[in-house]
Order: sequence, then C-alpha cells, then structure tokens
Amino acid sequence: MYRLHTLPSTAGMAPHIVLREIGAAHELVLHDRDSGVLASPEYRRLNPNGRVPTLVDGDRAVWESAAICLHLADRHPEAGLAPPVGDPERARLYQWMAFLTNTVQADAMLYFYPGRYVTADDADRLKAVIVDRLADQFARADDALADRPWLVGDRFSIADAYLFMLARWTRHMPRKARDLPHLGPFLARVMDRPAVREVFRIEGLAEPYF
Ligand SMILES: N[C@@H](CCC(=O)N[C@@H](CS)C(=O)NCC(=O)O)C(=O)O
Repeated sequence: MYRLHTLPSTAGMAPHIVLREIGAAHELVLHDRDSGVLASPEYRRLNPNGRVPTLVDGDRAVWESAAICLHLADRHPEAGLAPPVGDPERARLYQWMAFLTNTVQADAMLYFYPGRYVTADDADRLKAVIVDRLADQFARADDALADRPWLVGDRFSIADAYLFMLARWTRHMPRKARDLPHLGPFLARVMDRPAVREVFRIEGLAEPYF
C-alpha cells in the first residue's frame, strides 16, 4: 500500500488525483502546515527538502510531485494515465511534465514564497512579474487545448492532473488560468471527474475550486 504525505491544496494534489484515478490502495497523510512536522528528522529522512509531497512505496520514498506522478503511471499502466514508453505521445507527456514542473511550478514558487527570493520591499514587484510570466506560460497550454480535450493523446493523463493542479493556483491572482478560452473549460472538465471531486472533499477545499 502506498502512503502519500501532503498538505491540502499543494503540490501533493496531482499525485493525490493520480492515486484516486488509478484506484490504488493508499494511506493519505494530510499534515498540518503549522505543526512543524516537515522539519522533523523523521520526515526529513523521507524527504530531505522538508516539502510535500512524498510518496512512500514499500521501503522507498519518492519526492518531487512530477516524479511521483510518473512513477505511479508506470506502476499502473492498466490505468492508461500515460502513453507507453517509446510511443511518440510519450514524448509529448515528457514535454508537458517537464515544462509544468520546471518552468510553471518553479515560477509559481516565487509568487507564493517571495520572501525566500527578495526583500519585502521588492516582493510586490516580483509577484507582478510572475503573474505575467505565468499568464504567458498558461497561454501555451491554452493553445494546446484549442483542438483537443486533453494535453496528450485522446484521454486524461498525468499531465492533465498536473496542469489542473498548477492552473488552480492562479485562482486568486489578477490573471487567472480559468479565464483563458480553452483552459477554462478544461479545468471544468477535470473538476467533473469523480476522482478529482473526491480529492477536493478529502482535502477539505472550498470554492472557488479553480
Ligand atoms: N518541486 C517540489 C515542490 C514541493 C513544494 O515546494 N511543496 C510546498 C507545497 S506546494 C511545500 O512543501 N511547502 C512547505 C514549505 O515550503 O515549508 C515538488 O513538486 O514536489
């Protein structure tokens, strides 16, 4: 059985969705952000970065949300959440997963934790720059969804779970992913999935959902 360590409404959402889409037996460990547990030696043994998510699979801990999603898709090919290795569509999956985690998510971190990068005086200026950068990046996904319901192939994949997770992080920003013409309906489509609804219920998330 898997164990997923996470906090509500964070980078743990995509792996949580993927576990539920697969229907894999798992224990969800929903930590309290203020409990200090992420800094504890026990947790740091699982994830030396002291961040969420962390997936425990047998005697192995895997950290980095995108790596966890890829690992779960590989372990459960029958769920069809990633094209097979070697399939040209698999390259498309790698492309989106890499872009989402190393460009979009990396920039989003600057918006949510500006104090880790600049002084308080510069925080608002940094956040304004990031809002524009994210809007430009989500426009790439919006373009990709202009003539297809999902990012990769013709069915929902881990890339869609990842895009959904990051896009909803803009819901309180001045420029929202949901306002884009194709991304808005995409977010509604993902939100309608029973697995996703269940994740929101379990994580205790309120509207606006995205
Ligand atoms: N690149 C990492 C980012 C992990 C990350 O920054 N997680 C945040 C939540 S979204 C976290 O644990 N924040 C708690 C903290 O930094 O204290 C991943 O995708 O797993």
